[in-house]
Amino acid sequence: MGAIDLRSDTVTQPTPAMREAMARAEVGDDGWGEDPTVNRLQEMAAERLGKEAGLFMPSGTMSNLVAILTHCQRGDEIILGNEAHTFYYEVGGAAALGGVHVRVVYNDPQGRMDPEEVEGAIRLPGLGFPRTALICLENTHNRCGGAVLSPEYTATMVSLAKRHEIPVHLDGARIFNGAVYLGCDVRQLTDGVDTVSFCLSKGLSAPVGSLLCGSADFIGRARRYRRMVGGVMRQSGVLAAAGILALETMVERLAEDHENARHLAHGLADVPGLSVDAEAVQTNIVIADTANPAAEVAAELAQEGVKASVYGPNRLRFVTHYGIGREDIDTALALIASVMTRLQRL
Ligand code: TLP
Repeated sequence: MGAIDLRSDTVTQPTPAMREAMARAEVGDDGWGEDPTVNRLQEMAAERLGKEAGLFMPSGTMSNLVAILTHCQRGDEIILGNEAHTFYYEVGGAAALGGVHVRVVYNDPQGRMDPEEVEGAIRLPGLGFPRTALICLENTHNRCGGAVLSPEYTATMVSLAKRHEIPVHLDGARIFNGAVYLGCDVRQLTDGVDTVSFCLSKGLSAPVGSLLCGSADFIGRARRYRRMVGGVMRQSGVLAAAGILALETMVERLAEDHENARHLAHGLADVPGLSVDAEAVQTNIVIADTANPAAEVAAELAQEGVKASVYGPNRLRFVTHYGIGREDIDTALALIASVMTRLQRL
């Protein structure tokens, strides 16, 4: 049997129907805007998220980068949560490639920044200050254990930003997990934000791709930056075909992943040497604090056939996804319990 891979939902394999659709996809040169399948996906995504236009991107990282490049000028400042994916895992692209200065504001365990702190972080006009050009939110919040930002919180942040005439970008890599958790239309989570990116290649199981959505004017400008960073993929309808099926067929089933994550979290809470707040689990991510160094625990678990990500010196992340069933969770729990019991005795 292969390993039970709970490192990320990015490890999901395309469904048989996706492979079929990829083989049959009608394609053209997307550099000229002539790939009919990409165009269909972009329209579909924009419509689903309640925005005017969408742009197909190779990755979530590039979607966020292109959003920042399009919203900001060199020397501008953006406000980000201290646990934001863009702050942690995007190789400092905003600074390195955009000359953009990052101001971080504390994320609470629910992935929220305090509106008052954000307001306090907005720069005053003045010759010496950088200009606050963007506020970034993340929903669901990866490092905050897949926590969901509510429509009410998003609306508060949007109205605060509007008062200061600052646009809002939402990193919605797992926005559909949030909508499924709340049982709401995804537009309630994107309402009012200027731009939103979401990923096809995570829980939705497409092999590649992310969409950046916003106004037609913004997406027109973003096209230039996508080209600048080498994101034009030519006959990418082969990939978009899988993305269309991801949106059509893989959203509702995310509820299963959430159910499995809760089951996993409750099981992990009883394992010696692990500390898990099972009640806090909302979507498909489970964070566990480890008594032993996390890297050591992850290595031992991998030996036994369970893969998890190291998320801090004493922190592991487990992610449930398509291809992981309830029985895999039960098998993983038994293996994790035996590894942790052994490590506790050493
Ligand atoms: N996150 C990956 C790793 O980079 C940590 C993962 O395994 O979860 N925004 C959020 C909130 C993300 O979690 C990710 C991927 C991205 C953006 C970037 O997406 P990709 O991997 O497509 O560049």
